[in-house]
Amino acid sequence: MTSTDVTKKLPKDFIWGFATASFQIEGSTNVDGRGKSIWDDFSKQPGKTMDGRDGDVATDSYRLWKEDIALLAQYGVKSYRFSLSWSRIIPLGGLDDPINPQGIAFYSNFIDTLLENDIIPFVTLYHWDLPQALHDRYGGWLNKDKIVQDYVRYAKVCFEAFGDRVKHWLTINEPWCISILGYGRGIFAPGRSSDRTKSPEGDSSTEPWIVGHNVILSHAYAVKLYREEFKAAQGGQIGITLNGDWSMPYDDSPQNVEAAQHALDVAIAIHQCFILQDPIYLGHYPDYIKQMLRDRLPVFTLEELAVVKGSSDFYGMNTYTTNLCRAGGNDEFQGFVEYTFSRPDGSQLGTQAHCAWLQDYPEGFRYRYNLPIYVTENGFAVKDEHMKPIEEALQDNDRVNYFKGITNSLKGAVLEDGIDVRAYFPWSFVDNFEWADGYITRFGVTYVDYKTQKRYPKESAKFFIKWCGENIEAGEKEA
Ligand code: PNW
Repeated sequence: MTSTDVTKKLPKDFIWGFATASFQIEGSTNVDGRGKSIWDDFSKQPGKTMDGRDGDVATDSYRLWKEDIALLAQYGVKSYRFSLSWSRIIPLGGLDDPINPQGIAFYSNFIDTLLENDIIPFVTLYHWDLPQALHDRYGGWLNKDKIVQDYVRYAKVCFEAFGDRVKHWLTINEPWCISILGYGRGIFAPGRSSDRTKSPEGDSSTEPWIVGHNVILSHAYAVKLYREEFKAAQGGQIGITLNGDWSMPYDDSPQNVEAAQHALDVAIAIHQCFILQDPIYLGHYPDYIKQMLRDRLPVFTLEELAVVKGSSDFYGMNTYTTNLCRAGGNDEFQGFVEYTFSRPDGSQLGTQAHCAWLQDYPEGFRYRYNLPIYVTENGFAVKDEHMKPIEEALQDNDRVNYFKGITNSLKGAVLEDGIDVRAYFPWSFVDNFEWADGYITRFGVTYVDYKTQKRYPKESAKFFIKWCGENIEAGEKEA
């Protein structure tokens, strides 16, 4: 790994902080008028989470929010990325359903308190916790006509309630996870799949592509609304966050070079081709996707296409790792490409994380894109951290090394490659409910002792905060 000139710094308006999501931290699922989300019951079904635990308490952040903000302030972050719970704000979710004033009040106070502490709120509208009522009523993300309207109304309620203070909006977190993991592999809520051991209903050959399509449309119509009715007065930025793990050919063979592109087509380009007005695709699905899905690929009407094109002010990118790609296998969700972290000579790409899909490979972070990039997630789960005594877990060397590598690549990307990266948020502020992994896999830079709900900064938090102090030009914090 080459290291970047230590004397050069990132510009003073570079945004940094930590990220979380509502269902992963809030708990208090049954208070102050909140409606259920699709994760509430799903996480309680036997076998859906690794440790059999659900999100009812999580890191108790709905109750401990003041303590959380105090810790963020102590860390000195410039910004905090968090998500709003749709079913706290509109318990039944829909267009004509009542708004819950207690939900609005909670987030409004939260935002005010962040601002009082000079912390910029970076707000995700949707991080996977669909109101259960919409799923029950009409199939949730599967129903284009309903979900787009309901999502846009929810977004409108949020722009109206918080847009005077929130200037950074993310519409949707990771369409790939929502569609493929929720409706294809069936491992995330609502857990639909063709695999009848996982789900009594579902069709993995069609539903993920329908859902992905509807998610993109919902995003696009919410952005249209923001641009037409709010942007002039509120002056914020709005965009989507996509999965952005990188793909590299396993070796130089032409079929594996092609495989790496196919993997990217299915993992990223399928969603970015329209939204980001990718010059390569100019408003159509990648050829490989068209060929793979044929008549299973939904079609945008011309009117929809006009709304979708260019519907992100920036590229929100969550990126964790790089996959080595080999042509073959029967996994359509990877574009019929096999992923490995073992190189042809048997060596590993990097340090293995607790979860199978993640190894440390900072070089993969440094690829380019032609829109401003907000890196909205990036992080590492140290292997077996959940089994260590607290004092040992706090010495999270593998995570420190991960951030050492990435921050170096980040500086190189901005200062040497000229890539317009404007923000960087490690995932996550605190250990939290890691979806199907339950509480076993820990991504936090802050350790959470779930027995006491006490928080303890890990070495990685200290490393990263210090790095930001030394590598970003000093200046006034701007809201
Ligand atoms: C992201 N995969 O999810 C999410 O945005 C977070 O909520 C989550 O906690 C974080 O990454 C860590 O997992 C992903 O299987 C979940 O490749 C799964 C995958 C990728 C991202």
